[in-house]
Amino acid sequence: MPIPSARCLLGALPLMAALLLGGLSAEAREMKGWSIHADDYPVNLGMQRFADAVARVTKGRDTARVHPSGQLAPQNAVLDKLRTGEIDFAEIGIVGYGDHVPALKVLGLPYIFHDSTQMFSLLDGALGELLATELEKVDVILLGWYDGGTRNFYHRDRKLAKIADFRGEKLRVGQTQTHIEMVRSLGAQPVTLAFKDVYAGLERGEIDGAENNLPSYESMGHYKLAPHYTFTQHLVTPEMLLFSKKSWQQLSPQEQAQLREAGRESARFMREEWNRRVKDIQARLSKQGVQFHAAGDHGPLMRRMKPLYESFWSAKDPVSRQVVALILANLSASAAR
Ligand code: BDP
Repeated sequence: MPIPSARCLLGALPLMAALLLGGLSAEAREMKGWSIHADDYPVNLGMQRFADAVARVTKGRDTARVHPSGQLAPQNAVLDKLRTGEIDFAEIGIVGYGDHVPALKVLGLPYIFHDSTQMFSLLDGALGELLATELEKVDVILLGWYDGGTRNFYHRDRKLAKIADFRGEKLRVGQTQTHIEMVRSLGAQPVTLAFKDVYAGLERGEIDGAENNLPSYESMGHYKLAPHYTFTQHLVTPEMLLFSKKSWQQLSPQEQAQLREAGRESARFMREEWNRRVKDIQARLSKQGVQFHAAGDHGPLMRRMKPLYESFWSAKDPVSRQVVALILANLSASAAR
């Protein structure tokens, strides 16, 4: 039998120490968290809160780091990397991900929620649980519903309020079929671009405008090139704090329970940070020359969305139909109040 060299033994010391300290199955590691946003964005503040909980819950055996601005992987690769465990946790929006879980697509429909409060009244209850079960089927654990706010259209040189304003305009949307059809139904030309490429798209004139919530419009600097922001309020969407099932299985049941609570707590914190950020954003952007426009009656825009809703009434997937039913029941209950 070859005798191991002193160098070889020295190299093995950290591993031996880790095994002695942490037990055989629990290897110390730094968990990787993915976010498309910058460090000071409400999403990342919520994720950091969760990352701190990882170290606390595992009593320092594991740590977690939030990697900002999509540095770890391109946005469309995140779900796969969560499945393989290359990324341990991530915060993603519905834009671009609904396609993996059919029932999630319903949440990407225009004009189904009027604000985040109503949306969370559903997601913090039966609807949220139903979707969490669906997500688990694609190997991700839902730990928190974050706020994606209200999305509105913006344009380089004018407001987009009436159907006639949209005609022929090149408007960026994410890689989501429903949103591509939404822009097409308004008579505009959908252009799919990754979030990080929207600024350059505006600069190069590939697009005339886009749509997003106010915090993203500000943080990505889109307001500098497209200073007309119209409150079309066509989408109110949630975002999700997701954990890789593969990484999850390496945690003890007690750690899992504590991290579930930490996920919910990070979502509560994120929503507060979001509201704080949104509060004075209009005043700040007005000073930078942004013009805000009311959209007036949303009826004509909404009516154009009819074909988009139709496919969901007859969805083959029974879970999608259940999601539609839960949203409608909530709407009729709030109308009765
Ligand atoms: C931002 C969302 C992010 C989306 C992005 C987009 O936080 O998840 O990917 O919009 O429009 O508001 O692509």
